[in-house]
Amino acid sequence: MQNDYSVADYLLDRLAGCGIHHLFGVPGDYNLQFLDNVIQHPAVHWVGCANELNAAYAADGYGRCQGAGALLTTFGVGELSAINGVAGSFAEYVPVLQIVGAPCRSVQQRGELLHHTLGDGDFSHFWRMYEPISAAQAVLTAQNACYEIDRVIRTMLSESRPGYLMLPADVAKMAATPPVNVITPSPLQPNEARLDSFRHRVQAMLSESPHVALLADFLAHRFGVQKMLQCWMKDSPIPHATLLMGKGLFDETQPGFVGTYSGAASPPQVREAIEGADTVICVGVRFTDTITAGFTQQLPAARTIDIQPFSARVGEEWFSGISMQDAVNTLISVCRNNPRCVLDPVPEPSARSPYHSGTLSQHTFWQTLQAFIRPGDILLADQGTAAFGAASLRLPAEVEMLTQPLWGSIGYCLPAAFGAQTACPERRVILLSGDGAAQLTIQELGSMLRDGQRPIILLLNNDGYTVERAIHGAHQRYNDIARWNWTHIPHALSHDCQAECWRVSETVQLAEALEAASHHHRLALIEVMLPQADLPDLLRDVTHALETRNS
Ligand code: TPP
Repeated sequence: MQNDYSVADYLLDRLAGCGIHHLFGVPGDYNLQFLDNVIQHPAVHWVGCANELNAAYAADGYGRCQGAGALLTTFGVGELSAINGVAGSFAEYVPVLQIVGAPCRSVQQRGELLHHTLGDGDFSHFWRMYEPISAAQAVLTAQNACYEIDRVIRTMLSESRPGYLMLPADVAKMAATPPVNVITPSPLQPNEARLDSFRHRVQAMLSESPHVALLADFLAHRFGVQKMLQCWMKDSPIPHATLLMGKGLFDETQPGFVGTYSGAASPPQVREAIEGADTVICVGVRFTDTITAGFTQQLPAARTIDIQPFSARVGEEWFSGISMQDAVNTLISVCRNNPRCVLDPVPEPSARSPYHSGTLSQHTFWQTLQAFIRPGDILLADQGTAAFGAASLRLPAEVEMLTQPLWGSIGYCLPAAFGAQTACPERRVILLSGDGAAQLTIQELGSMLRDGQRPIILLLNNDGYTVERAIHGAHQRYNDIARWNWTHIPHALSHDCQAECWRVSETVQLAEALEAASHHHRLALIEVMLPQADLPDLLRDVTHALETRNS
């Protein structure tokens, strides 16, 4: 053991132990000394961001690809800038550890009027603001630091949601001993009797169901059953789909995959395959407004088996205390022994060839992109026409797709792409962002260039907030944005700019730019000019549903 081993080192060793090898954030005087430990740490690298909101988004993107992420901010001003991003991680079940460098314990106890406080001597305001958006919080002290670090990290991993640590500068420096074990999520103890009743109910329901379908969504990814579902669908496929939040769970080119389910706004063959089944097995699904075109799904409880992270429902009957893994294992074994759980022929979607002529529209844009995506890509689509258009893509094997349709904070995807590329430097990252969204968080393009990243960025320029125009106020000036010269931005954000930029308005130009981008070893920014009022089909239904619900 090193003599000067401290709480700071212990925390960093814990991060590395959960596979977190990059810490995103912004320095401040309350975390500067901790940052010296970060710089010296052999397995955790500091990744400075342009602001804390971006750091939170980057840690979230990193966490979705790596299993967990972390960010470091300073007290008050820093952590409150990050709060939107961490709330998104909470809503969408991404384990991100928020570490806040705070004033020393003694000055907190004296209630001194310090900078970055509200000037009232109360240092608890901000961690209390984090209570509703983190699974566990701790204010570290000399007595509790290592124990509380472990507790918060374990809860974060078990619940797949953010954890919050307030780290006073003096506590970070206190002596500690290195951890001797690895933190693992607390497993739910299997209750054999309950699992047996669950199996019997599943058997009974499936034996009366000539047609069974599988609908999986993002919680299947977050709670670690993605590979099990993929193997199941590969070995003995049944008609299966995801919702937009879970897109990328399956190889969408495999037999049985029918498409992205969006309630009444689904393509007819998807709706028929899912809603027409006698029993639908839902794994990790949450029906939220935008991805169901305003809750238009027709999946009554009596015809569904619903697998959630820590419980399951068969018809109307709930079984608590069953882990998602155990429930999926049970389903797989029952389905394998049930001759009815086989694949009925599902009509293949019509083969699509990219258009290579004419002015770009939403239709030709998505067709051209479809032809460009290859196995293993990481695709990010921001809230707006980007995410809803991406629902229609058919993703090849091992494509990871990052969207944020529940929290829906525009601008999320650009920093998240920075985080994803940091986690997976060898994979091709394709970012789809609206012009409005990009204006919120574009600064992180500078960090991408600084770190030599080479994502392909498709900046969808439809001259303002198209999705908002479709909901309300098509011609109102509140839906206009400042017109930026997008292709100049990378040069403004980097001294030695290793980027290549295109502005395309013809389909053939887009296809050529994508082709060129995939061969050049530089960051690519393609500004895609699209008609202002053009919408992907799915978004037309979604915006109609949202306008109706708000009236
Ligand atoms: N602010 C945040 C942080 N998140 C939001 N979702 C909104 C405001 C409301 N909002 C939702 S979509 C949108 C806005 C302002 C416009 C998105 O415009 P753009 O990125 O250009 O995409 P487009 O719809 O034009 O493709």
